[in-house]
Amino acid sequence: KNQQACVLWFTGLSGAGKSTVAGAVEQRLHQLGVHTYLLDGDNVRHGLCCDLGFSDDDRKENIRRVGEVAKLMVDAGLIVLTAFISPHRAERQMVRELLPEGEFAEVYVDVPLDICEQRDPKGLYKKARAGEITNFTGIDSVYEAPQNPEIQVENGERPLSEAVDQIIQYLEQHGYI
Ligand code: GGZ
Repeated sequence: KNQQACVLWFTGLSGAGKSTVAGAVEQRLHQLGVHTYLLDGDNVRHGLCCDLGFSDDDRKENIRRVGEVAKLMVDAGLIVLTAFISPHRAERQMVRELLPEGEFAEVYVDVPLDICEQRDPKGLYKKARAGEITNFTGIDSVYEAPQNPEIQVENGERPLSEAVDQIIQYLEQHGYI
């Protein structure tokens, strides 16, 4: 199948489901015969970025490196999905500017903080509230929501498949797949 390489840059709070939605989109793309790569904390923060923590400076460097790697993968012809909180507008803008026009799409996985905190799949919000973790996004570290994302998916109450459909439709309508 023909594909136009690009980065789908997922952003949102911890627990919003960025990796889950991105992983499900990737599966659907594979079924369509599209070549992809998914970058997320699991395969990046243990390796390429294992020297980085969660200060503003470290997050910035994390996003810079991920952006550069994503760009290389776009050069290789892939549809690259990235799933990082990427809390600062300025850094998301920096990555956008790394890539040619039309090869970067910001995907805002929009889930209210209180729902992320109720889900708390890793117990991190609880720890942040108790002061056992500091600089936690949404608690004592900022999250700047996108103002003009290419795609905004609500992932609070509705089924995962609807968020996935919405993203696949965007890719079809804009000629990426
Ligand atoms: C935010 C943290 C923190 C702090 C550990 N703040 O829900 P998770 O567990 O699996 O995803 C979160 C992940 C965030 O890493 P990113 O590389 O996406 O962040 S950034 O884009 O801001 O560089 C969370 C876990 O790491 N985690 N401590 N203090 N999330």
